[in-house]
Amino acid sequence: MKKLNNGNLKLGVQKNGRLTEETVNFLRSAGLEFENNTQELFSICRNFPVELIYLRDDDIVDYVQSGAVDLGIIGQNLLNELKPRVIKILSLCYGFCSLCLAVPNNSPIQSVDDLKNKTIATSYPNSASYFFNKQYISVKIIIVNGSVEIAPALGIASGIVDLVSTGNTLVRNDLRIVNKLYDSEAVLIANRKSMKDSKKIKSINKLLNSFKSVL
Ligand code: PRT
Ligand code: ZN
Repeated sequence: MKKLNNGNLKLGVQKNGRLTEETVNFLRSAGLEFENNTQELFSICRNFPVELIYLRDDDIVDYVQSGAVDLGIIGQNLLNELKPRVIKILSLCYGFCSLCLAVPNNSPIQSVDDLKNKTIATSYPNSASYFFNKQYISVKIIIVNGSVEIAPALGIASGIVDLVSTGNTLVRNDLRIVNKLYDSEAVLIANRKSMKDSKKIKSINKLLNSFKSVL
């Protein structure tokens, strides 16, 4: 049976999602050799003191914060939304998307102001609240955990705040963008203590250099 080695750095990688394939490709192009089997719970790198731990993206944030893993790759959007106590070390130039405010094509709403006292559906309640509060516009925010784009058609929200990459999902659901809240891409994050550990920091720097050579 394979076993985790405590001397190795642990890098949390999304197990099965939008960042998974690009992250595996990125790590390979940085020179890491490992068997890609995300059905497994982890992979040991052959040529680096690193183990890839396959996790849900939300768990990567928690585990890096607590130190269960040293490093993680997630979307900048999760950092903006959850404000975890972790160190962002590098932007990775993939996984691009934007958090956007959108409304139905046939809605009379033209600007953010028009959403005053309306209901917004989102999986990003903190980002959305911050955006509206900053402009002194009061809205009711309802949290939905998936299929956010269907909320206006169901009559439960006047608009949505959600991630957009190609824009195809908005088109398919007859929605248009009113405003962009922020841009996002994949980022490398680290546990605070790991960055102060003299042994770990050597391996982290080695890994960082190989990442930077790809970027
Ligand atoms: O299972 P797990 O919890 O790990 O994954 P998840 O379902 O929470 O996240 P996942 O896999 O959907 O997304 C992981 C990360 O990918 C996000 O946190 C972003 O940083 C990044 N990313 C990049 C995106 C998109 N592009 C994206 N388009 N995440 C989600 N979307 C969704 C969006 O929510 C919308 O439903 O795709 C739809 C829109 O896509 P387009 O191309 O039609 O505009
Ligand atoms: Zn998630």
